[in-house]
Amino acid sequence: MEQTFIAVKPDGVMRGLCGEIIKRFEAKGFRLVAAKFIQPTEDHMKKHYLDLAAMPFYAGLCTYMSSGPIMAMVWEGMNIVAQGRLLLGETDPSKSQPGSIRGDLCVNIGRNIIHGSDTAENAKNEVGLWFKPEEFVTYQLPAHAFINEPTSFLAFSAVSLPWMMFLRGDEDRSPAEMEQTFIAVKPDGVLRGLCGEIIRRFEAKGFKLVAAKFIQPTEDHMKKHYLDLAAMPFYAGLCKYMSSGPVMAMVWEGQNIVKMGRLMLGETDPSKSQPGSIRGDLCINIGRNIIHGSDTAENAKNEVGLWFKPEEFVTYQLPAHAFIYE
Ligand code: DAT
Ligand code: MG
Repeated sequence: MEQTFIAVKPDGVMRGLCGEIIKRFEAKGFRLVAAKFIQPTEDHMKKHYLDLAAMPFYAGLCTYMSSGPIMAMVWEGMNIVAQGRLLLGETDPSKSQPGSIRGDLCVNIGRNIIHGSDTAENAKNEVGLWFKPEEFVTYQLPAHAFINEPTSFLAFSAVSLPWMMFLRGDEDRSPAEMEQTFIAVKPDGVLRGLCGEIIRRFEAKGFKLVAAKFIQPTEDHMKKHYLDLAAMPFYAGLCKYMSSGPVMAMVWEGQNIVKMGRLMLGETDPSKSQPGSIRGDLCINIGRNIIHGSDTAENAKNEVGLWFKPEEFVTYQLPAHAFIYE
């Protein structure tokens, strides 16, 4: 199994294309093993693009790449470096085939929305430049045997170490009327390849992603998270299940987002959820309802604080902001 470094560039993030892009990698059968939402420094980007240092566009490229948030990811799969490049399309979107990410979603070579390592050697270096070993999540995709021939067996292991991030501070918090909510794709959602679909829906709604990390939480952490359910018969099983695999933990921001986020989720029980809602469309069973969302403004605040440190937030303004809000 090979790994490659994939990043949704600031233009891709600002255009709300993270979900669409992640969806394509999930649908292909690749496995996400590390992800973080950060605004990289210019120095970091200079190291990343060092092989292009002689090019006239090098300085502008590094400035641009550090001008906003990036969804940085490591994906794993057979021959993924070369196949990932095929999913991306040509460097120049005007030469990319329809069906490829750049062929379908962008027009300009300087705004080509996604980065992907071009050789196995560069992939190794880039993965090492962006991620520390403790930032990786280990799990097995249930569809693994239907994506790869049996020879490529990968041992399942529940190893996951604390998450570390090195992000910019966030002095310029959002306007007072903007609310935040904690959303998490649960292990069942991740293993079923639904991160992209779920992120896509929040982006499409007009909400803004302000923090994200891909982690396997501890059982203790989940017990704190679900403390208000401690008296329920399903509490122990719920906490065990939530810590059994990777979770895409996120903070989304928007007007009245706690309430609207719950509407997007649907009812706790998928069998009572309307079609059109995430649970109504994508799951069946109450114990496998693929997504968590804070239920009150007060719980949202507590959950955001339980899962994220202030330095894990990214600050930016969505370009469509004025077309989403009056
Ligand atoms: P929600 O996730 O919609 O906020 P909740 O906070 O009441 O719902 O419960 C947390 C999770 O616990 C829920 O997503 C799935 C599980 N759960 C709730 N009620 C359950 C039940 N009756 N049987 C099994 N699991 C349940
Ligand atoms: Mg709840």
